[in-house]
Amino acid sequence: MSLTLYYHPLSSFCWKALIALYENDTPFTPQMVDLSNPDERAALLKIWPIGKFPVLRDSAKDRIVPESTVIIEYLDTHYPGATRFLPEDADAARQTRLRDRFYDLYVHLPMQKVVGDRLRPAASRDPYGVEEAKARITSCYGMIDREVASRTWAMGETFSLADCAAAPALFYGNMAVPFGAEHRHVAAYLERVKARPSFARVLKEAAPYFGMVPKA
Ligand SMILES: N[C@@H](CCC(=O)N[C@@H](CS)C(=O)NCC(=O)O)C(=O)O
Repeated sequence: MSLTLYYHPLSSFCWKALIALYENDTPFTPQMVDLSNPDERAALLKIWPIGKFPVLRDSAKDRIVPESTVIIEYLDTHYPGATRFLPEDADAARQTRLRDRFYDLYVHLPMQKVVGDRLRPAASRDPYGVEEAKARITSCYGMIDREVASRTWAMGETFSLADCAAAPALFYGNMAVPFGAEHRHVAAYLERVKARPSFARVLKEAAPYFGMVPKA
């Protein structure tokens, strides 16, 4: 088994990579990283000085692959399975990448802003930034709601990279900014993704750690 994933079971961006690995039952060694442990943090920094996970190590090819999107593209190229994460057609692939960027940049990162602010000391909180992030998330919910009203997955009828990005962003997004009745198609889409065996497995493995998620 040549693949090792440096990850934490609660980490939303790690979920993205885990969904892709579980989709195809790709063999890998999970290497849990406790960032509060100085030795484990130093080990992560050594392979990816940015210090964020997920990071994939491929010992067969002697490669370190950071960044969830890049990991999924790497798996799709070098360890393909039944679920392909990017379509062959260049225009369809561009659209899929756009959805991936959309979910990461405009839902996932603002969600991290909202949740991360809860971990700050009271005097260092950023209420203005949090309100901006919440407004961004809400405007995205409107876009997503219109899009998923008439499709099963983020890109249509085929599960893809876009769904790997959407699942964690919307799961935690709903905890940060609840969908509300006006975004019922987003809620229904999230239920579909939660029922997908790959994401259901991610959630089951994360469940013992959910008490660590900061509440509002
Ligand atoms: N752009 C990165 C984001 C990764 C990321 O933000 N990971 C978070 C966990 S969800 C992390 O490592 N946080 C720890 C830190 O920032 O110290 C990706 O897509 O992999």
